[in-house]
Amino acid sequence: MIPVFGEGRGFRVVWLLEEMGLPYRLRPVDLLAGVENDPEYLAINPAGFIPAIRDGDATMVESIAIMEYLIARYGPTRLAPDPHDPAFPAYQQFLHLGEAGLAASIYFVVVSRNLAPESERQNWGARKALEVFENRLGLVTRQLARSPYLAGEAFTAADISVTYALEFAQRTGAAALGASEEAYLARTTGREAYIRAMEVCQATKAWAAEVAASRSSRAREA
Ligand SMILES: N[C@@H](CCC(=O)N[C@@H](CS)C(=O)NCC(=O)O)C(=O)O
Repeated sequence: MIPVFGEGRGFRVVWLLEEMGLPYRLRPVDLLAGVENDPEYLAINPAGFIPAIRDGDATMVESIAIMEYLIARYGPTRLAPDPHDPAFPAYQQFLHLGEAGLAASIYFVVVSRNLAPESERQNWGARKALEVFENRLGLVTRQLARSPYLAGEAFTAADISVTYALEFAQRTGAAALGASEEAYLARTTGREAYIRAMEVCQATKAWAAEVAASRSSRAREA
């Protein structure tokens, strides 16, 4: 039984565990309530960010590293092509681009817009981070013009990585997605494992429902 601590990017880990059929349990971490009030979690990750996992004596942070660990430790799985497979380079690239290029950039746009003092919301760093996100998104768009998934014909963990980033950008309204990314999200989020992960990640589910409700009420008013 692998404990997963925290949603947010922990959704990637839960989704992967659902795809692989591995036993796990989610231990929520409420960052909004202040991680300093959660000494049990600070003992797991003294830096206080989420997600983390424990597996035996091992403790890990960084959602992409955790996914790579689970695949290497409990695979092989169709979610990761063999290194000799022609799909492997694109797989490896988009697995990391989903966090390093997309989620990490858009995260700082969102926190600046929502948490920074009014006068600093449109700061240079946030504008640059949005530019970086949009630039990397161009590579996703280009790839989706060639194949239904980022590593080719088959769904892989690279799609888990990028789907999380695109949904985060979409729900926060931080960046606009094009028709091909919307169609891609319909494919990836239609998977049974995604739907099960969403049932487990109740905070993510509530947030997604809130965003959908406020969009449809705005659409009715327009
Ligand atoms: N690169 C890390 C990013 C982790 C991260 O920034 N997590 C966010 C929530 S999804 C967080 O804990 N933010 C609070 C903080 O960094 O203090 C990963 O992929 O796990």
